[in-house]
Amino acid sequence: MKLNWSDVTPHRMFLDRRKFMAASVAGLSVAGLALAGRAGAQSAGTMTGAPSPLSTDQTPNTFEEITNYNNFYEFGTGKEDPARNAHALTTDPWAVEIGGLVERPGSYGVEDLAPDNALEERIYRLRCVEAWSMVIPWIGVPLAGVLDKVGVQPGAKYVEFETLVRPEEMVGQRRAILDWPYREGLRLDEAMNPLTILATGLYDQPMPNQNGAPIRLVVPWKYGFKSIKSVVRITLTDREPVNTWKQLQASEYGFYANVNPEVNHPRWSQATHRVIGAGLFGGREETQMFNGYGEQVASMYAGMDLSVNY
Ligand SMILES: Nc1nc2c(c(=O)[nH]1)N[C@H]1C(S)=C(S)[C@@H](COP(=O)(O)O)O[C@H]1N2
Ligand SMILES: [Mo]
Repeated sequence: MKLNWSDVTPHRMFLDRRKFMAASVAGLSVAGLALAGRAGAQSAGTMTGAPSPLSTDQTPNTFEEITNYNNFYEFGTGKEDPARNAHALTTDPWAVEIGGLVERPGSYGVEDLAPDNALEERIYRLRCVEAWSMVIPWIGVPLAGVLDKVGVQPGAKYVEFETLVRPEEMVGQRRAILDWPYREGLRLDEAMNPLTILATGLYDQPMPNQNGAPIRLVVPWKYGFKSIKSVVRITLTDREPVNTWKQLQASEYGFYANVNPEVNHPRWSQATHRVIGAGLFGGREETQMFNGYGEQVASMYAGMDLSVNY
């Protein structure tokens, strides 16, 4: 069976591939096993990541939904602005400067950080602080592996991230809507959590520009704004990093930003959210603590008052 990308919609092909891989793993096809078992193959513009037990079995949103309803203020504040404007971004060459409290600081290429043979598929729920959600099949690598590679010094307690500044290509940066560059940060234990990834693709495609090409963070138990896109700088520090949305309005957006149905945004409830793609009716569901990832992450916040550390 050989399907071309253009033969089917990405969503269709993805579901077919998952069925095919499940059959292969069950031992029904030796040839299929050899193909599907290859961890992270990339050819002719398509990508694959090894399946992960950390993926949800919920059905992902379509490629169209994931790439046409975005928040990426560097390309405008409208949900359809990134799809319209992000093609202008040059993503190759690209370098990520890793520095601060690390053993091997330097300029790393995307292939150094996320080599083909390390790629995993992670199908995660995404919950935006604006109370909408999607399910997205990312391809990427655990951030922990990248940090191990560069060597974290003992004094490091936090990881800081920055997005590219390039107003010539990022039309939204021509106005001071946010204090560019977009910045985010994690506590070191959050950064090392197995759920935290640097993603370089989605479905079987290299990361679309509007979703944060060529490399972006994904932290599925936190509000979407923590998952910073188009990262060019990663810095290990001993102080809590400034993050853009907290800097803009600290009474509404915190450093932790863990998904929490019991702590409302000052201007709206966080108890439920709108499911993108679920249609006009019946498209709301209850928000889960830590976006449903409590088993993997709740212990990191033991003893913390999450209504103070929102
Ligand atoms: N650099 C940068 N990263 C960003 C944003 C942004 O405006 N700029 N928006 C954030 C928000 S609010 C969300 S909900 C997610 C959306 O990711 P997606 O468009 O891939 O679904 O990206 C996050 N990362
Ligand atoms: Mo968001």
